Amino acid sequence: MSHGKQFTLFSLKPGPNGWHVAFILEELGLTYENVFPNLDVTAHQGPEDLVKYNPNGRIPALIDHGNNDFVIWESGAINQYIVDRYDKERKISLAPGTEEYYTQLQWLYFQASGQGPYFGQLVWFAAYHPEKPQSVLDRYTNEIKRVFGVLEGVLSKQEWLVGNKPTVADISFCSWNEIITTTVLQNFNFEKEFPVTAKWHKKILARPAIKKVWDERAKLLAQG
Ligand SMILES: N[C@@H](CCC(=O)N[C@@H](CS)C(=O)NCC(=O)O)C(=O)O
Repeated sequence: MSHGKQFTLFSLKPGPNGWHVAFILEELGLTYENVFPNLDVTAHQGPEDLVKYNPNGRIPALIDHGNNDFVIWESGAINQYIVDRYDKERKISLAPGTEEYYTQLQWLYFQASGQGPYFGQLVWFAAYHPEKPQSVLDRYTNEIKRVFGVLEGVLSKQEWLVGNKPTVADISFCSWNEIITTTVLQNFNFEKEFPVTAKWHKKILARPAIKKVWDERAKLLAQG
């Protein structure tokens, strides 16, 4: 690829999962080029130019040109790879091998298995599914609130998820939290229902690197 940056990041303008990888790259001052493959979320297969790198046909996928064009996909694994390899000063991560490292991993797994799929299914049923079964919408809405409840309980006792500082674990929840609370959940008041989680979320969103990436997304979405 001829863009001259260290990474190529396959992403999607509206979708959350590419952007939280961009958050981590930006936080660490790493250079990357966003590539937006022609994804049809209602199709059963991803486009060829993406499947070539990610057999799962979804974004994000990352190519590290500084490491022999190493390719990695699944946002949690990508973020873990980036911080393990490039956050040597542990600006937003914990040192591999420590107990805190595994707590960080625990939150990354929870994001990937507990937040992403449930939040994503609500978007699917609310926006793309031909029918709108109320029981299904309720199921995913309740699950999202349950996940917020888990975060609320933990964050009521500590400022950050692990290590007494903002890390990749906290940041990985941010793009989905912003999308679901501002555009998808109906009759929902984040600050009122989950005040501690809402405050934590706003602090992450206000970080200069995060704000820069999120503003870039807004600009791209406005361009269509
Ligand atoms: N667990 C995956 C989820 C990936 C995912 O679902 N990505 C969405 C966009 S945010 C996607 O590619 N959707 C296209 C499709 O469903 O075809 C990850 O976190 O990387």
